[in-house]
Amino acid sequence: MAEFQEVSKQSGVHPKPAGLVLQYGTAGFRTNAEQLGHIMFRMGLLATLRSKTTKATIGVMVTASHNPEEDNGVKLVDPMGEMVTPTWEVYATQLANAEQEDLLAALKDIIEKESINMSQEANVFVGKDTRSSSARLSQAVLDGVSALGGQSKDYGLVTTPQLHYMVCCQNTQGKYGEATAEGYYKKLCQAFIQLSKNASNCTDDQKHLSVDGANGIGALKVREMESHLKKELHITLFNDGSEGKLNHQCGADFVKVQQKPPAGMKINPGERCCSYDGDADRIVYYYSDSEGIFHLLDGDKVATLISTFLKELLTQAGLDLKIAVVQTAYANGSSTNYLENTMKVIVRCTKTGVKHLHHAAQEFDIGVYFEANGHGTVLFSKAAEEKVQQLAENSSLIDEKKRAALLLQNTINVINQTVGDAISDMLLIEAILAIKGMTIQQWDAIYTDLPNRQLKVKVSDRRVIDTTDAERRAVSPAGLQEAIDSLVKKYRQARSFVRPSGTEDVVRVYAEAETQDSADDLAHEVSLAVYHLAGGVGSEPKP
Ligand code: G16
Repeated sequence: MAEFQEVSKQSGVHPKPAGLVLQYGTAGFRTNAEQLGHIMFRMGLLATLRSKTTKATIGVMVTASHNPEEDNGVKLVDPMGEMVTPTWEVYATQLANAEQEDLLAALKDIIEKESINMSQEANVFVGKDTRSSSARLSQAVLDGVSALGGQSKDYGLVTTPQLHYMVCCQNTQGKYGEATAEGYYKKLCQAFIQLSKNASNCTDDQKHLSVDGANGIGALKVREMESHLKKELHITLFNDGSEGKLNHQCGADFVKVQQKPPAGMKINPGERCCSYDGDADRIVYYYSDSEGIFHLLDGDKVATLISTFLKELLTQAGLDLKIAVVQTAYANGSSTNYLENTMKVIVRCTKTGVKHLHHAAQEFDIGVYFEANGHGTVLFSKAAEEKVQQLAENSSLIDEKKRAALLLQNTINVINQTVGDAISDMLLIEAILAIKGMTIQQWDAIYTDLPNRQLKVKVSDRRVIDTTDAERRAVSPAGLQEAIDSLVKKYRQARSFVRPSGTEDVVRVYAEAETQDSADDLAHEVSLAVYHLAGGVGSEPKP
């Protein structure tokens, strides 16, 4: 077949280094950008096959999100804007790791297994973040698509959630929105402005937000969006990429893990601030109090704020819809306790990775999912959306019900349901705070986080660590869980777990306890256990 000849020819331009094996991680392939040319070309091929078999547009996003500038990676987007389905992660791994001479056989194997009709058209949307390697790597994706005779649309610089949104718009024939950046801004900002009309007496000060753009794509895009906000939100942008390095001492991951403000940002006491990550699919909020103490409002606090708001609206609207919050093992114990025992909502815990949370959230009428690192969104079932719409259009309703139904309708429209989206989440949070007349301090006071600490340990092969129970317990290497259990017993209100990262070459350690000193000590002691029992490399972790 002519396509296969073209694949053979083009793959020579993006050769695989012999012997290199890469695993499909938490959100796709991710490593140093120098090792990714062949991966990108092959993911272009895979996306084309996926498009042929689903008869829909597929997305490929070139980004390494929170990782350092020198890394890059790829995220694959399925027809409704969700992460690619697990069976295709397996194909992605097979294709990525086939030696050069075995590539055609690996490709034909997928075609056969999925009975793909190769004369079916294929469409692939491609986007990239601001990394210096992204232009070259997204070209490799485009080469892969064209080698198999697929059509592509290159969106150029977009946030990851924008690309997810475009794919969903395209495959719903515009029902979800218009598949352009302009369409995205219009939909979200119109909903935000409608929501903001319900905020009474909002001063200019309350409409102000400081945003840390992580020196990445989110900074460019929030600037692009500003004119659509019609002064309902005043943004001061820091780390806009004009000087600093991507994610370096800034961005949502840095702020969450280090529990301190980003470099390059001027923070006045009490002022509301937020940070995006490198591809703008995560957001965390924070402020500094009058004594200069830093307060972080992470994904758990975001989930609590949003679910409280939605629950109140459901009651006001008289709608009986089942709402749940989905978290991971990283969720602060206080947040889970508050959600379950005070708010009385259903709480689920899944493995790390939005694909897992997204899937679990789909089981409810309204599924609010957030990882503690700020990655999350809200999903509404089709039936829930229809009920809200019917109510919003019912002219015989009394005021309070009507207002609640309209608020719910605009809330649905401001949310990017395809995946976690820093810009969309920010607009929703800002609207909720304005409507409720709530300061960031009042939001923070809903519950008090248990002190916690996250650390990273380098080991020779992080795959020696295997976990169970949504990553809360280690089943290998032998003795590790027992060691963690006995360390945890030394502290009050303590909990700890370890898991191999799927985006960085490290083992992550999480600990929480009654005091910050205890959380720090426990995290350190667990790091030492990992280092000794799981093949630590380099020097022993220091306190
Ligand atoms: C990705 C995933 C997130 C995950 C994070 C860290 O985020 O999309 O779900 O929490 O990696 O994963 P790990 O702990 O396995 O390294 P991002 O924003 O980096 O794409």
